[in-house]
Amino acid sequence: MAAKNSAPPTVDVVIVGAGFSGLYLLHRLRRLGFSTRVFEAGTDVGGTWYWNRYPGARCDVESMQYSYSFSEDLQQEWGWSEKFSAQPEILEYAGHVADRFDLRRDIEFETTVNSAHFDAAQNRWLVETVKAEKVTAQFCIMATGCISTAQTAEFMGLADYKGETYHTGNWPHERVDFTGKRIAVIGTGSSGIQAIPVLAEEADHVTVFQRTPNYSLPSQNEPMTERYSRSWKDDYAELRKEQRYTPKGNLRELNDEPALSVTAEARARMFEERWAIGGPGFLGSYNDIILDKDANETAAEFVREKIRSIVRNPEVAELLAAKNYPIGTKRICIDSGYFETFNRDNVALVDISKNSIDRITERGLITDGKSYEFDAIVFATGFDAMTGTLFKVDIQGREGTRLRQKWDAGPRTYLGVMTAAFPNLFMITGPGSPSVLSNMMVSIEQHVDWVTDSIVHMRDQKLETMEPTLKAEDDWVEHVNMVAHKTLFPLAASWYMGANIPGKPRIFMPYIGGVGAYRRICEDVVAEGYKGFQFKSDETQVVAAE
Ligand code: N01
Repeated sequence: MAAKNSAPPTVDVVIVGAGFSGLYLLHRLRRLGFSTRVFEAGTDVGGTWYWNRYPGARCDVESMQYSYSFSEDLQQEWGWSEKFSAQPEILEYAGHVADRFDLRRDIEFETTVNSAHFDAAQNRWLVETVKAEKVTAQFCIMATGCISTAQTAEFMGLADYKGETYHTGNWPHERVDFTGKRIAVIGTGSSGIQAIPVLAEEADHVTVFQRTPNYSLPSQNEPMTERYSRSWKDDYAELRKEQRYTPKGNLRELNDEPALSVTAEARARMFEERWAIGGPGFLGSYNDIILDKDANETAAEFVREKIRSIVRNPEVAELLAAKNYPIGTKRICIDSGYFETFNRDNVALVDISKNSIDRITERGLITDGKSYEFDAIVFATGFDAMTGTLFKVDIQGREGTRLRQKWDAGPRTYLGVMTAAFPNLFMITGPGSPSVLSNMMVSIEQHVDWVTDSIVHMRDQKLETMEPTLKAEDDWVEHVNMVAHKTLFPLAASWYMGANIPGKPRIFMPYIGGVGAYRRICEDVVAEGYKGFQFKSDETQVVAAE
């Protein structure tokens, strides 16, 4: 740490976050010869898998695909024990990567970054941590994740509650024992839907408070077989290449025909087949499920019928069956026995769609005039996604422009990777990129490669700063919006739209044009001399733009 009044230490690159983005960034930058410092709020690596350690937490992308591809040795030597891995195994994998590539020595744990200010006179970022540590860097890369700021809704009376409270996105590291306890779960998104079946196995009683029912598909998870693992590993390099140009960053079959072009019987067969395979591939049954309301309704009704066939109490089944938004327009959930859990004697569903939770009390909560008592409340209430974590850092660009202010009416980026007036500030999987609509590992690797290649380009060309032109940014924002509005996505009040945070602008934040199409756009931008970016060299002239 720098002595008082001495100039802060300096590195080429500061990285904020040691999740999968930060780890790969550090590895790549180090190999390219850049000095790098990583700041991480947690006590260890893993990012989202470090924080989200609630019972039942599991990846909804198959592990053979949700893993790094940058090292052939790594992907050959690591073995997954299940098709869809559980959180502890993914966290172990992150730790293995950190050890294998000796990454920990450049990471400062338990160190939240408070601010990052651009000093235009020096063309450097001054980054300050919660420990009042300062460091300057030519580049600052926000590898802070898309869903990393837990959202605990403002429930009246919460401070009065005498029982235990938990948030799925910020779960304790020690085991929580719910044996013999009555618990409430508020929220039925991916986290709640994964946690509820496991909690119900252990607790005395679970009451689920549901504001909006969710469409969920079975994972049909199973132990990894040597045969399946081999089918990937024998051809990993080629399969990964293919994966990078798919719409979602996942190799799975999209049936390229419209739903209504086939008979109802053929559709039922297709849906049944995909349901039996499990996972999100169900949404690829037809090519217009996310584009056409009538096509969407055929898939949605199939899922509702499944729920009715699984859940024995018809009233409960009806409450669990989503009806007022198209399937897939809120993040599809992938579960292990979620709907079956409502057949248990120790699980109750309370519909709070019309009457919200009035208040939390000393012993529980009140809704619709009825009082409930619990030993613990689990908040599965989601995240301030995509922008929340960036806004927690006081980021100031040229002329003191604050990121929060600039994005007051919604995030504005070029390619989801940079924003005008913030030179040399990069975001990994930022708003305006496929990010949360894709296999995050594929999108992370693509952004890390693109960003580090850009930094190498600047070093080679002796350039000092890089930022998008306003025009390129405006055009990209318009394009992102235009593509989103060709789909059914804006019809749902989802966190993609910022709808879960009171007062947040309703803008569809990720880019839905597809992982492969987006990658080609990024490649073309480079091929055309970094089209839409402006650079400054030591002599401060603009050397490339538009
Ligand atoms: O959060 P969510 P999540 N009163 O926002 C309800 C990823 N993820 O943590 O829909 C009552 O989806 C809210 O109700 P409503 C994945 O991308 C991945 O579950 O707003 N209820 C909703 O039911 C996912 O999409 C995995 O009406 C309130 C729930 O809380 C994302 O993380 C696993 C409320 C929040 O659902 C977020 O998922 C888990 C209130 N005041 C998560 N406020 C993988 O498998 C909110 N709710 C990789």
